[in-house]
Amino acid sequence: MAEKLTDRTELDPLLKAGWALVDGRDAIAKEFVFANFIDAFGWMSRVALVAEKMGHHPEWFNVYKTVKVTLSTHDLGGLSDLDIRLAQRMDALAG
Ligand code: H2B
Repeated sequence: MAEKLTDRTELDPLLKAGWALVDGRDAIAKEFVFANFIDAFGWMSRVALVAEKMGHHPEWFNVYKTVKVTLSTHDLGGLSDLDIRLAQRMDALAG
């Protein structure tokens, strides 16, 4: 079960790694740019397996080699520990 983020300093490492707070909603976003479409889609496939295992899914938008990701916990209406964990996994898989 997701827990709403109370300690906002937990976001600091992600904000330093290119994630940003979204205007007007409690969410974080990041744009990932890969070398080509296959690298982008391969990464999305690997993230999809992680997300399904976590039961926590990204909002994302792909055009060619760019993937724009937004993370928020819909069940709680804002950021939770699961968004932090998924963001960390996404960064690790992007290399
Ligand atoms: N993903 C995200 N980002 N937020 C949620 O609240 C959420 C989810 N809830 N994936 C999950 C699915 C829930 O609906 C199921 C039942 O686990």
